[in-house]
Amino acid sequence: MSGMENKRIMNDYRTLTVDQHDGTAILTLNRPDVLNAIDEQMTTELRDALKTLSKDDGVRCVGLTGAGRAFSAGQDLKDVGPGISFGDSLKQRYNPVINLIARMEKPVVAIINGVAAGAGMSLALACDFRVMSSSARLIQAFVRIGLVPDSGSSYFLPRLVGRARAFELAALGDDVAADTALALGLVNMVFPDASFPVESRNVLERFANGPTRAYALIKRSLNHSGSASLEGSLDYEAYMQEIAGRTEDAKEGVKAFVERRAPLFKGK
Ligand code: T3D
Repeated sequence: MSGMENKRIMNDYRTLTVDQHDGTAILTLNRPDVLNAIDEQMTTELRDALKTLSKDDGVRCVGLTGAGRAFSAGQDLKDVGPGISFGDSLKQRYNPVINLIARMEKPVVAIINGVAAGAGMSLALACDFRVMSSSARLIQAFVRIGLVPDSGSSYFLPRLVGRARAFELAALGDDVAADTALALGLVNMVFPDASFPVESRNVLERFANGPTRAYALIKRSLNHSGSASLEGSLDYEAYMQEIAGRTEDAKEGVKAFVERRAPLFKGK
């Protein structure tokens, strides 16, 4: 992305590339001729790559992006045969991918380099942090073809923007420009196209140098809070903090504060 030396790993994928660099791994959806539309091979490879990266302690932050001018145009509509069960396809192919992202014990950043439509937008929403290029668009494209939000969009969308906006986005299916996405809280940061590769790399590196265990516990707490009461959340926070407080990074964080220096987190 920024021209720095990357190590390409997991070379045998046909629809993805995975590049590792200094504690980060960037997963690139790689079917640019069809705007990285998602076929069966891609969901299989995504599952495999996400599982592998989740177990790799050398990877402390995962980025997800698209090759060419798109992030992803969602389900490959030319790969939808007659008599297909969308329900089965979602349960077997997409839902495991969304769960792997949400449960990954490290930050997953969507690097939205271009249009993200349908399940492509859902993939981005499932990530923990979203950076968006100024000319990119988000589209809840499902309704345009008579379908409904899937792959986590019905879950993440109202939690990000509230129910009224979620209905608007899902039911109208209009393009959402980057400035609007930022104002709505759909994405965390927008960068000009020209500086997008460098700025998004900086975001990944910031997470890769942070307290990885704390990030994992933050994810768990927020996932838990989705269905918890205040009492339940208070209990769960105490449980998570007990775990966080025992990490090497928390000890280093406190020590560094007392010594008036920047902490050096190792992700342990
Ligand atoms: O199976 C299940 O489990 C069901 C799950 C469903 C989940 C879903 O994702 S449903 C929603 C599927 N996605 C869409 O409906 C979006 C379809 N694409 C578009 O609306 C437009 O392509 C975009 C708005 C994203 C971009 O428009 P534009 O004008 O920039 O590009 P384009 O010319 O439309 O597309 C460029 C090429 O990509 C083109 O190929 P060609 O004609 O040059 O050979 C186009 O056919 C191809 N392409 C784009 N999107 C898809 C696609 N091919 C297959 N599937 C696509 N989704």
